[in-house]
Parts: sequence; C-alpha cells; structure tokens
Amino acid sequence: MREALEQLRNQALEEVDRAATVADLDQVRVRTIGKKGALTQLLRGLGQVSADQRPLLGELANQVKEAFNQAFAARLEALKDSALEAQLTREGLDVTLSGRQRPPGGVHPITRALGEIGDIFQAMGFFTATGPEVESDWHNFEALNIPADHPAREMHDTFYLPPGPDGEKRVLRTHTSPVQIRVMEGSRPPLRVIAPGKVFRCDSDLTHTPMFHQVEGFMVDRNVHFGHLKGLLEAFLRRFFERDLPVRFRPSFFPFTEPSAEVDMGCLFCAGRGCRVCKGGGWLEVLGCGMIHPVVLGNVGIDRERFSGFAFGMGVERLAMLKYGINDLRTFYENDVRFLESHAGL
Ligand code: 2NM
Repeated sequence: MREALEQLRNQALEEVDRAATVADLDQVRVRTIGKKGALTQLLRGLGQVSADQRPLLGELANQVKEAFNQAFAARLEALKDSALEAQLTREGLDVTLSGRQRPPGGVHPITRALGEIGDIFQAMGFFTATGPEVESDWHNFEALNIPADHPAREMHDTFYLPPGPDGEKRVLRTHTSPVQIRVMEGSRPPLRVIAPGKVFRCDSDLTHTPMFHQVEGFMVDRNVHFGHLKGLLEAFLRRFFERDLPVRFRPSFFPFTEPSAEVDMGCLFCAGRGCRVCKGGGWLEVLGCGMIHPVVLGNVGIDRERFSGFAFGMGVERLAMLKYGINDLRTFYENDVRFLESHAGL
C-alpha cells in the first residue's frame, strides 16, 4: 500500500508537469482524484488495512492528495498564464505602430482655389495656358496697350530685371495677361483660355504681398459681346461660392479693355446689410473685366473687323480668403503647419 501510494504520487506529479493544456491537466485530475480516480480508489482500500497501519497510511494518503492538489493548482496557474500570454500576443495591439490617421499634409488653400477655379472654366470650354514669370516688356506692357510713360506701370509697381541677352527689356510679370498675348499671337480664334499663375508687384503691407496669384481669362470669336462676359462671370461666381449671389458690373478703366468694368458680388458675410468685411457697403469687389481693346487685338494680329473678345482677371488669394474664411493674407506664405492643417483640402 505504501509503495502503491508513493508510486501513484510520483506518477501523478509527473503527469501534472507534463500536461500541456488546461484540458490535459483536468484529465490528470479526473484520473487521480476523481470519483473513480486512482488515489480515490486507494483511499477506499484503506478500510481493509489493519488498524495499526491505518493512521500512518491515512496520513501518507493525505500528504499525497495535498501534494497533488498543490502541484495541480500551480500547474493550472502556469497554463492559464501562458494561454493568456498567447492570446495577448495573437490579439494584441502594438500601440507604438502609427495609427490610420489622415496622412499629414494636404493641398494648400491657394492650390485648392486654383483647382476649383480651373474646374469651373474647364467645364465652360476654356483651356489652360501657362507662360514665363520673367517676361519681356512687350508681352507684359506694350502689347497690352500700356506704353512706357503710362501711369499703369507705376500702378503696377513693377520689378524690373536686367535686359536679356538680345538687349530686350525684362520684368517679373505683373499680371498673367502676357500669357494671353502669347496665346493670341500663336493661334487663331475661336479661343477660350485661362491663364493661372504667380504674378509679382513691388508692394508689401497687410493686404499686399510681392508675389500673389491670378487667374485671367479671355475669349475671342465672332460676335462675342459684353452680354457673354456678364453671363460667364455671374455663372462663375455663383459656382465658385456655391450660392445664388447678386452680381453687379461697375464701369472702370483698364488700358487693355474697352469698355472695362469692375465686378462686385453681394457680401457673403452680411447678405448685403453691411459689415466689416464689405466695409459697410454690402458688396465685395472680386473681378476686373472688359471687351479686349481693338489696339490689343491689332497687336497680336487678330482681325478686329471679324473678331471680338472679352477678358477678365481675378486675384486668387482674395477669392480663397472669402471662400474659406481666411482673414489674414500673410498666413498663405508663413507655412505654419497649424494654418495649413486647418485649411488644407485633400
Ligand atoms: C483684368 C481686367 C480686365 C485681361 C485682358 C487680357 C488680354 F490679354 F486678353 F488682353 N487678359 N486679361 C484683363 C482685362 C484682366 O484683370 C483685372
């Protein structure tokens, strides 16, 4: 009996150690101390043991049971720990991995506005043209009916550059009209073109930066008249600002258009009642335009008897500020990441 108990203890403890899963371990428990378990049966056999042996064997049997229970509990704990460890490894989150955030960076609001403006005119049949930022005096001024002594040259605060290799006078373009001149010089009507891009004027204060962006556009065809211009610009402003805005045309002057007009739209911020943005007037000036001057058409070799055209120009910074609610022009160029994040499109 003593040997049987000792052998059972050694075997049971070894099986406990070998159990690889909680289920295995439970089988060992059933085989050892379950109702029909080996130890349970040995204990039942104690009845047949002589009375003088019984206390010693009884105590030994209890020690075996105690040792088994301890080993069982320790093994169960270890198996549960490793099962949990395995589950955590399987399902675990690596919190040091970067999450699925919106990727950093985005489209600068000027680029966004340029894209939105371009899309609207593209849908209206306009092609986009680009040209050099360093321009000849001819393309930037002379062809546009702005002679050397014209006050518009001072008005434009031109950056003059050293002459080119051929002695040609050069400037940083003060508007994108020279792109239109190049297009008109090099192609025949009908033409519908916009010229987006950077322009440069020697002027810097709260509301002016020496570089800013313009989109200018023009159309030349037979029988083009001011009504076409008016309809086009009204439709453009209503699409760009996504509202059924009032639009008005005021007589103005540009050397390259005749007649010329300035275009106002109803103030976005007070619906015409008057506020700080529109300085109380209820209107915001957003575009300049007019019918292309016959002298300009002559300069680029377009027959003014057969063709007529209109042209217009807009400042992209101003339109972007109004549309996206940006109140400080300088924020466009500071590249403060907080500004860019709060106004960046994707
Ligand atoms: C403006 C206002 C009025 C304009 C004129 C031309 C060209 F080249 F066709 F003659 N392009 N853009 C124009 C006319 C621009 O900006 C305020």
